[in-house]
Amino acid sequence: MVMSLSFLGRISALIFLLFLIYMWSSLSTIITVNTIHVCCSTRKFSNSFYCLSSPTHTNTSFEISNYSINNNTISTSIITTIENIDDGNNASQELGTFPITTPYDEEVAYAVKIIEEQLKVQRSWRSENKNNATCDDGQGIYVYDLPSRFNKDLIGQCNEMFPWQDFCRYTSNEGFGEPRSKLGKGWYNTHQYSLEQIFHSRVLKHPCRVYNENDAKLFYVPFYGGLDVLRWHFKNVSNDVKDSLGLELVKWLEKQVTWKRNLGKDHVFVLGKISWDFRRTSDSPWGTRLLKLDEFQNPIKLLIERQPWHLNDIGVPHPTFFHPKSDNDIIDWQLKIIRSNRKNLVSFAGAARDDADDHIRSILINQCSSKSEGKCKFLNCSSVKCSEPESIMELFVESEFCLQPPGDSPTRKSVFDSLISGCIPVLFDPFTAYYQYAWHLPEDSDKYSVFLDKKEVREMNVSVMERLGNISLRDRENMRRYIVYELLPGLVYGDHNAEFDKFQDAFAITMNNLIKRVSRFKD
Ligand SMILES: *[C@@H]1O[C@H](CO)[C@@H](O)[C@H](O)[C@H]1NC(C)=O
Ligand SMILES: *[C@@H]1O[C@H](CO)[C@@H](O)[C@H](O)[C@H]1NC(C)=O
Ligand SMILES: *[C@@H]1O[C@H](CO)[C@@H](O)[C@H](O)[C@H]1NC(C)=O
Ligand SMILES: *[C@@H]1O[C@H](CO)[C@@H](O)[C@H](O)[C@H]1NC(C)=O
Ligand SMILES: *[C@@H]1O[C@H](CO)[C@@H](O)[C@H](O)[C@H]1NC(C)=O
Ligand SMILES: *[C@@H]1O[C@H](CO)[C@@H](O)[C@H](O)[C@H]1NC(C)=O
Ligand SMILES: *[C@@H]1O[C@H](CO)[C@@H](O)[C@H](O)[C@H]1NC(C)=O
Ligand SMILES: CC(=O)N[C@H]1CO[C@H](CO)[C@@H](O)[C@@H]1O
Repeated sequence: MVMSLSFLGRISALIFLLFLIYMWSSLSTIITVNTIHVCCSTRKFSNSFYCLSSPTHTNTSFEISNYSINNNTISTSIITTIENIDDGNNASQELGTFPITTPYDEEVAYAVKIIEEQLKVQRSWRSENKNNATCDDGQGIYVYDLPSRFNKDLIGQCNEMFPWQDFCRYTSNEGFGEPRSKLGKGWYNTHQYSLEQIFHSRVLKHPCRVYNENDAKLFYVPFYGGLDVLRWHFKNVSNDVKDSLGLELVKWLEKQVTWKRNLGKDHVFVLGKISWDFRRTSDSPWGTRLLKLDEFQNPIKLLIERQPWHLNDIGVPHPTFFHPKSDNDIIDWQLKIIRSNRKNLVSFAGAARDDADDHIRSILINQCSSKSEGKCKFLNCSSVKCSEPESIMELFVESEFCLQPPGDSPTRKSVFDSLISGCIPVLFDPFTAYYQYAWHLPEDSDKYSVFLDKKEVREMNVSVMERLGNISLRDRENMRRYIVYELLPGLVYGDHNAEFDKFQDAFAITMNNLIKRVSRFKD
């Protein structure tokens, strides 16, 4: 067991799988692998798809233009890709397109099995340490002092990130954004892409921080890679421009003895966006190739949405608006929401997707606004400003269940907003949370959420309101108590000067697990 875990730790899962396939098929150095691309359409760029790719056990690979997990067969054009075992991370080469019918269930079952095995491995890295981190035995954290072009200068470009709004209002208060005193102490208008700043400012004050790299076990690289990619999303620049800062960082790291010592395996990056933004494919100009670079395979990457088939991608909670400073801030909030009068059975805050009437979102919006007899409250994000913390929190604190269908990508910040409001999230896709947050959410998802398969809802005309109304008060109460008392403290990112005694917040859990994860590497 120890052998196989440390072996897995040493090489990325992708390489590991390629290696297994290599063993089985004993081909020459170039082998073909089968890849499942799980795709959903996105409004960010038209005629293109958000896809998650998995290695599987046979060797054609295909692109499915519509993600439908229960469809027994797919008839679609297949793009055969070929990957080189020697540098498994090269972009796939498209060899041609041809129609084929492939048994699908088997491939999906295999892909899901890989995810579940990886989550098990990630859960095995969790630290049992429920108290403050113990920093003895040379378990220090070293934070690189990077040249400012890799972090602070990117903050300086905050007014150029989005064409339609000024991102600078979100970079204030070390990434928390503007305070929202109407909601109470510790509430801010925090943007979902702000984790790079939040982690950086906390790690600088971590009790295990060391200033001599020889005392360190864990190396924190404060590169704001998410902001780096964000500034190019809405500009017409070449791929070379987008990739240049990441490549500069690789050059910088390769000059560090500490980087070379363990081939980067004891290094961690926080990337405050979704994995897809760093894994540009050949058929879309979106994002950078940062996480496809060989040099980035060994380190651990903390992301708000992980690539479900990459072991070293660790999903961490999206930041919410709440950043408590003390145990009492958390306890006060817990009392408030456990007593809250939840006058809506169900609520949904979101916008429809233009492309399809049979999109799960459109179905839910229809059900919520038409046949719910006042049981469901819909906050129409196409017409009102849903990004305002007050309107979201007020709605969720007064609701029993919060619908969380996937949007532009499978995960949603809203899942965490609803959990910290004591509103039970209703999920329609396992990629939204279950395949993501091995360190912060338990394996048993029934403890904190309701799952309704989106395909079933769509095809069987399931009445979501009726299903949820059928859940007994006792079951709701149990879920809510678990969410509020067991999960909530570990889902919030505390204040930069937080001092918790009774609780561990999302940051503390993450750092303890990282220290445990790297402590087995030799010096
Ligand atoms: C896998 O690829 C090899 C080499 O390209 C080929 O000979 C073999 O027929 C393929 N197997 C399947 C099941 O497609
Ligand atoms: C499976 O998916 C294909 C392509 O999306 C579709 O044409 C076909 O009707 C589906 N079959 C079933 C049984 O749902
Ligand atoms: C983007 O820039 C390229 C090269 O300068 C140009 O050819 C292309 O038309 C531009 N595309 C858009 C959408 O502006
Ligand atoms: C939501 O708002 C948009 C834009 O104002 C509108 O077109 C749409 O009909 C609204 N949806 C519902 C269900 O009210
Ligand atoms: C779905 O069910 C509702 C009643 O629950 C019914 O009014 C509606 O016509 C059904 N829709 C379809 C497409 O069967
Ligand atoms: C809700 O419960 C009633 C009574 O037990 C049952 O008839 C109905 O089918 C249930 N509805 C759903 C959608 O599960
Ligand atoms: C944890 O650390 C805080 C200060 O950071 C301290 O006040 C508290 O007593 C510590 N708790 C434990 C259990 O050591
Ligand atoms: C097509 C492609 O990207 N090829 C690259 C694969 O990776 C090797 C080594 O990293 C490069 O030398 C190739 O150019």
